[in-house]
Amino acid sequence: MRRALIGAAVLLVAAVSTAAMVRAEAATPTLNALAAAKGKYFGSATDNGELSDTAYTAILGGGEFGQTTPGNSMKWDATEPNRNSFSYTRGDAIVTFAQQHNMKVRGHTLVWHSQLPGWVGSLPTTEVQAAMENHITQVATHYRGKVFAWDVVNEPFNDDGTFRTSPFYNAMGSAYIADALRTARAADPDAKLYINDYNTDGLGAKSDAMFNLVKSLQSQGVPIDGVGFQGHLAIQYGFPSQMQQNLQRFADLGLDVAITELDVRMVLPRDATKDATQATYYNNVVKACAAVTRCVGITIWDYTDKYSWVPNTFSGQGAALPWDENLQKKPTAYNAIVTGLGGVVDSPSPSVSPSASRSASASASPSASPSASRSASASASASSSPPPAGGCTATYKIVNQWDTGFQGEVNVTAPAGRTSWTVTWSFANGQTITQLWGGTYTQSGASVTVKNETWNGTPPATFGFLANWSGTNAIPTARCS
Ligand code: G2I
Repeated sequence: MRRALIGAAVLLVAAVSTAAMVRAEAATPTLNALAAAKGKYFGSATDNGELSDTAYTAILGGGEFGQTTPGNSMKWDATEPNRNSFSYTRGDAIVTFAQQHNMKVRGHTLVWHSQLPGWVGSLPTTEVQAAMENHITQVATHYRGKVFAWDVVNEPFNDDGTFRTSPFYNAMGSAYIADALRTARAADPDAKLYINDYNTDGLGAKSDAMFNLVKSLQSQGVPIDGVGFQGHLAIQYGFPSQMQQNLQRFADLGLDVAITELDVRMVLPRDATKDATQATYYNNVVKACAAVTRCVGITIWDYTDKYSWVPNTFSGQGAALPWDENLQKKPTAYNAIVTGLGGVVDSPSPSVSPSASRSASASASPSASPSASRSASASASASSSPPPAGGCTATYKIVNQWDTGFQGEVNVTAPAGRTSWTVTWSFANGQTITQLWGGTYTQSGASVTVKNETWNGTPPATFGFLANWSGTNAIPTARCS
């Protein structure tokens, strides 16, 4: 059902004229769709508490992200809080959400020095190996078929490239890494097995240490499929040195690489200059992954500042993610990711001709469900751009639609010189906006009014929104003044 409805929406968009279509397709795909066009995913970490925030989950599961990583709930303290007593409730909840929203899951993480329950640190060294192997076997077996990759070992290195001490290193030396990978392979032969670390994004002592470790593991026949580069960046520390070349040297070992925990923090408060620098960092990371064939995907470490780990760890820092704490997209950071993935921003809106509307309703019928056909044809018949009113034009379209919700986008155009705009429309079928970005809005009954933000008063401008619908989702005539 959901696929059919999305299909109808796609057919509707596909009805625009060919020339306009190139621009429209470039302007509207989600981050994951842009990544998928390059054979990669774009994902976001999440956590259990956040799943009860419906405005948050509407975006998380709304199509921008094709992958998720549980930020905490598959870690040792969550899954085996007491020895040989396993709890999968929280991890399972995230897997279920992901499955319901067509998102792949990276498992994070089996062996890490942090977020270990106290009992692990209290074990006599003679018991650590058995406890580690049991933990990996149990957890990886439980999630077999549900995660496509595991961060088997997380953060094995100090920043100077020496091995970090941990209960595992202290008991087994660096051999714990090979043992963990072999144990994970036995428990889940299908998952891609990764080592994951931070400050390895660019060339340097720590990434050299990772490179040498991986080569050594490969020479011993240890199963290792990928290396994760966390990508926790900060604009005040500069961009990692030659990131693309660094990713490529690992890929050249025959490994997958992935950007696993990307965020770009700054010293607060935000300002336009810092936002612009941050956008450059996002763009550079995304372009580095895009340029490396074996870079399989990018995960941001949650998508909104509302749930970022940064302010809790780095006092006075934050604003690290592409959505702000009000779940509004930051145009600078978001657009930098779009362009890094090969997308186009700020393109003119397409207009839909009457003949295109007819073909939309005709082509929607054979493959779509009855309700989808109804909504597509109703939408298409009302989707022509209205004549310019008050010197500006608004074109409303549905870019994604599922059982109870949809994502809309309105493009505003105007002759040069205009510095503000107001778009109004009236919903015919009881639709209700739940959030809107790129403008400020009010909805009173069926009537919606959207005004520009301070930064996008001069068209061309685009705003987007999420809304609820049921039964029919006709496209209203949007007017601009
Ligand atoms: O620290 C950022 C990341 C670095 N790489 C490994 C990741 O696993 C790590 O994630 C963060 C989570 O995003 C945080 O949410 O790991 C932190 C712990 O090392 C997580 O923070 C913890 C808090 O410290 C706890 O107080 C809290 O109970 O999250 C817990 C659950 O909300």
